[in-house]
Amino acid sequence: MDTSSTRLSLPSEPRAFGFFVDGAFVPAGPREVFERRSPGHDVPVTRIPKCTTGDLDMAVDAARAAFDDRRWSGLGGQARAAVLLKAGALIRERAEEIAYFETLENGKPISQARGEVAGCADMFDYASGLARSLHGDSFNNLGDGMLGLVTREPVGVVGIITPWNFPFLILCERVPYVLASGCTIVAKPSEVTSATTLILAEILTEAGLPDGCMNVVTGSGSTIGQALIEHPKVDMLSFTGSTAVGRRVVEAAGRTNFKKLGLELGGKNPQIVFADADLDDAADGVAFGIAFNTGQCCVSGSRLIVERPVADAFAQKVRDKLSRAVVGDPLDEATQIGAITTDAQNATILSYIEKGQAEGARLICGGTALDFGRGQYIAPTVFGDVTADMAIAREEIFGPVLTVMPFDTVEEAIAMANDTDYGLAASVWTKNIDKALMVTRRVQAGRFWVNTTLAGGPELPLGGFKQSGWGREAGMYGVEEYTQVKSVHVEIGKRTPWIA
Ligand code: TXE
Repeated sequence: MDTSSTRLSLPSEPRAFGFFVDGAFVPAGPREVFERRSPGHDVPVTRIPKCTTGDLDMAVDAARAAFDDRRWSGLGGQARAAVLLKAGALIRERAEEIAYFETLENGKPISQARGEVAGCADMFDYASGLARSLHGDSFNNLGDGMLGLVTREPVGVVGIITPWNFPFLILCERVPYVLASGCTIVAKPSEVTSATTLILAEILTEAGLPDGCMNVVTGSGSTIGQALIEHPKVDMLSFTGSTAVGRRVVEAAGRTNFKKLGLELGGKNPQIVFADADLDDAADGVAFGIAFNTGQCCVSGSRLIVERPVADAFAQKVRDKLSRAVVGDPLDEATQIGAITTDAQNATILSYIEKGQAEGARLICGGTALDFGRGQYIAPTVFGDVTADMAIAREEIFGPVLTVMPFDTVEEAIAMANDTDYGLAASVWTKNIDKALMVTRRVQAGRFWVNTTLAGGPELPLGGFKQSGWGREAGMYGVEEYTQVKSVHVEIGKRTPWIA
């Protein structure tokens, strides 16, 4: 890798990974191997084993043993914090390698990947503090003869299934918080973006995490993923991905051991822009909100709801911004919009663009694949004349496709924003504090941005309303999700006898 140039070079050969169980890599051996090709260049970049269900059992057994013998949950918060802090430092040491593989497998720009990896190290720093501050409650108002305690106990073995859009970031929004709680982990990354999850497992072991506390199985969703969601020895499952698979996760939990669930699913997130907003700032934010990560982002602001008098002019501003965004080779440091991650996703986005035109929406910009000689790229696309019943206005496209719909009143804007099955995120742009707060309080979304978009960090919880999911990740809320509450009544002195 040549880090001195502004364009990193491709690897001369794909890097072969094993999967990770009980503190060590297990080489692929006789197993089938999945060869991942970089979506930005169409060259092989990694080779990942296709685990068997026997491999999964081995990983779950390791996590189960590590949880049941209390080698991790039995430690004090200080000891757990030390491991998490060290892991954060090691992520920083290996940041360039992690960002490189994230870019190669996912197709996102290298500058963006670097930013995400820095944010991930910060998640570990922050969660280390939570490992020490996690605590329960006490009730000394039950009379002199009784003390009530509420303790927080780790749930147990946690399965973590992640998607391909933010393989390292989504993982790190969970892993440090799960470990802070005292739980142990079996992670299953997307089959197309497994490398950085495997690197994290190695880092955690080097940071001093006891063997068996972090295991990674690789392979397809329909085999290994399905077996993980059905596994009777897994106590909780954190799933991030499509709503369709989210339903399977809920069904599997009901059919098997009623494992506790955390779900972060799809989004169709509104960006509400009032005429009194700083329209240049808002246009930049709206362009960023739809094109960041090529729109393959659960919280992307894909529905622009804009006050009618400025609607046309504002759409032009967004178009102008997008026309200046640098689309191209993800390994080039100047690139802002990279490749589409999978062939299937590329086909899905293009089919929605066709559908939008067939339904009568007007193409304001984009609408085509971009040909850079290799890899798959789509121009940022904006549709005007969109009506609420169109598929492009209702369904999660998961690509750089923005729909524009005008509104006349605040009430109408709120109703349009809420006219969706999803409730993951929303933004409002206005200089009027009353309007900003009214909209913030009434739009149903788990994350809300006022005069900005896609802001985040380790402190504030993540998660959705309605069909966007259950539970919260990150922040103290995120640690508490991985605990269950035990109430304890302690008799002080002699109990009043039942039978005299
Ligand atoms: O997601 P999947 P895909 C949406 C987005 C996208 C669509 C399909 O609209 O177009 O989903 O993407 C694992 N049991 N989002 O196909 O299939 C799979 O291996 C257990 C939105 O990639 O949901 C991967 O690790 N696991 C979303 C993970 O689930 C299974 C992010 C996600 O894959 C499984 C990603 C099964 N039966 C996609 N089948 C967001 N909003 O963040 C698959 N998996």
